[in-house]
Amino acid sequence: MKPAIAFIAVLALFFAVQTTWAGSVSGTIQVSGTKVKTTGAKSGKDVVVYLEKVGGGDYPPPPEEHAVIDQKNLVFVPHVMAVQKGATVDFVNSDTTEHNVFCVDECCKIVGDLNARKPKFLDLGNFPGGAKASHTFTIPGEGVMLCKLHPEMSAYIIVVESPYFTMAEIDGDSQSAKYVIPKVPPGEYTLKAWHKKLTVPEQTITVPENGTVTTDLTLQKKQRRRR
Ligand SMILES: [Cu+2]
Repeated sequence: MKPAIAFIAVLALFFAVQTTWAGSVSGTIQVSGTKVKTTGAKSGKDVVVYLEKVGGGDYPPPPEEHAVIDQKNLVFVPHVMAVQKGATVDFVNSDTTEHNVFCVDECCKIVGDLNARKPKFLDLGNFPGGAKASHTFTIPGEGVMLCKLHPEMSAYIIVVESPYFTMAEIDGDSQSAKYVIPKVPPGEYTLKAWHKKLTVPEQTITVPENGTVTTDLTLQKKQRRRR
């Protein structure tokens, strides 16, 4: 083999090894027909965009590192958090007063107790300033975290099946945001989005072995069910 050809061959091999087959999904998010408040502790600026494999499938495990929600000045920070199913969230009390965390939504049911006549739900009890309490979320869905001691406190945890999700923040002036979900293995996915008041129609997308799928999303009011 001539040196030049050998060099090209080595280079080709190098790139082949370097390439991990994955694409990315990105686009814009536009609020339509309404306006969301993007300031304050309970603003509606947060959007979660996520993918689920069509027909289901295996995903890499969630990160071992715990996610953290702070309780500071009687506010849950952040107000919205997305986690992969199986992830653990630490609730940290950074105030001097006691806090509590409880949730009565489907994704906060205590596993092992799912078929009980009266299932138990996440309740971490009261814990003092400087302490923390943890919960592992194993059921997909939306959970509203509340504090029994301070009714004004609330946070949303969105439990997603896959690790292919991202969070975006709506800009107050343009009422729009951009999102990118990187490193998605090729295949067919359902693209979904979560917002605490608005909704995005589901879409099916095909992620290529390499490259970007651009999908723009429109956040709109939830349709009321007709009787
Ligand atoms: Cu509290």
